[in-house]
Amino acid sequence: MKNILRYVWLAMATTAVTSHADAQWTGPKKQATEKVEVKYGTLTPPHRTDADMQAFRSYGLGQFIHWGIYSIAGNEWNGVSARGGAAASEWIRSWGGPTAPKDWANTYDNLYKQFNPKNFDAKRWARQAKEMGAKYVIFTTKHHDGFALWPTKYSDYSVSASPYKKDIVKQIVDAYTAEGIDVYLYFSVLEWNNPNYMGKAPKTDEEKARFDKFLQYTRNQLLELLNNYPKIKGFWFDGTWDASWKSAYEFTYNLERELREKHPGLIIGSRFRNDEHGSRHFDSNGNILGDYEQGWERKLPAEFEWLNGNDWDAVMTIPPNGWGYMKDWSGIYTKTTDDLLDMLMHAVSMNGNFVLNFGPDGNGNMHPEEDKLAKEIGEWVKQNAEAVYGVRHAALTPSKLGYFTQKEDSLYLTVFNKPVNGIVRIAVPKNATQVPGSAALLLNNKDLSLKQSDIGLDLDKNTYYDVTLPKDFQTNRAFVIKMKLVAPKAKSAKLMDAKM
Ligand code: FHN
Repeated sequence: MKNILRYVWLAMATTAVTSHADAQWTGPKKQATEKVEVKYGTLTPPHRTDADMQAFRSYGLGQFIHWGIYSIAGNEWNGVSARGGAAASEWIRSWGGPTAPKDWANTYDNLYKQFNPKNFDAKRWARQAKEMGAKYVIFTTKHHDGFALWPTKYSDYSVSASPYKKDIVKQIVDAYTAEGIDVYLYFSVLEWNNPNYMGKAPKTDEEKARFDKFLQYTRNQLLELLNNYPKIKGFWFDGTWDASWKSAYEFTYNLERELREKHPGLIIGSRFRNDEHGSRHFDSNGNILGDYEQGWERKLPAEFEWLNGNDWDAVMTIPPNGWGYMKDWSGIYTKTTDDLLDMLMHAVSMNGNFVLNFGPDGNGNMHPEEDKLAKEIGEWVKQNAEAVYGVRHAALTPSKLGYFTQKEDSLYLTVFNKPVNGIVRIAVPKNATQVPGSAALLLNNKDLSLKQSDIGLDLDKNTYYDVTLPKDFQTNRAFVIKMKLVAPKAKSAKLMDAKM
């Protein structure tokens, strides 16, 4: 009976998680028809210009690391896969149904007694991230199971109680900062096995008293993290979709303000809180709550306009889902280097950062596939860094061949789909004040033939520039064409309008 109940709970929990995936992430943002009064709305200007936020805008590529007790299990137990029994590998505590081991939650809650990652080396991870080209890392201090990877004073369920004992968060912060990689701390608000946590909004006096204790515990841990690790640049909040947290909008408003006052320049994403009307990520008038959109999780915007000019990052798993370590990658599609480079350039072409998730095992080793992908991504990013970092969206018709990025008068086209005729055609508005004046292959600076082509499509607002690729140019990866933008010379010929 218990297993069935847990299964029902899992189904509900999963629904709860998926139900917060609002339409705002799969289309243009709904514009508020009429303004409403919002008292607990945004606390920072939507486009901060301080150095920390400017750095955020230039990151391009980041690394996410999900590491914790779930990493010991690796999405299976005693040879039985949790696939289909748990919503994701880092959700394995909620494993239910016919495959779940007997008394599993209790087994899981005692796994911390085995947590002793003998191969953990934060400096090795940081070196790998540096070689991959990551400019920031988001590291799980505590996931939904509540196990803290730092020696928190506010909970017994932490690394201090494990055989490992040492402060993992400190090692990560020090190692990544030493490599010049900014550190953001992932923090799950919800805690499945905290007796004072509840999913529903507290109603009775007893529930309110209990949840207030939980809110204070959350505030204490966040202030503790800022005190312990002053070098961090931001928080990446998660687990904030339950009615209980949503009902605490005054508390969360004041907590965000306190965190920002304590740590000037702190960067907090839109997933932290909601306004008094329950509107999350954006207040009820459509203003972003936080410094950047934090809803692009395993999804990317199809159109630049959907972002309304907000900063954003997209976090991505290599397997279809599953952020914590999975021992077995067989039988599922895992993203290739080309897939991930496409997603990276998709994101940076729309002024976003792309954050790739790694799920190390319980001993501190990355999955061998993760090592391979990190190496290959790093090789490509190193060769094409100019087109990836510190670039912005180019106001051009999106190309079917790849992604545009721009930095002042340099225009880059990262080509993923090499045209069969060897001609890369770029559409430029006829009234553009800057047009391609020269073109070269970024990888070897070899000049490429570039000519304007007025195709004569009637009523066409664009003219075209054709870049011809060398006939012998072969590549098995995306390549970048770098163009210099100049004032237009030739005027487009005035052609007779089609008569029909
Ligand atoms: O429930 C979590 C999940 O385990 C994982 O941490 C992702 C990563 O951002 N966030 C939540 C699902 O949206």
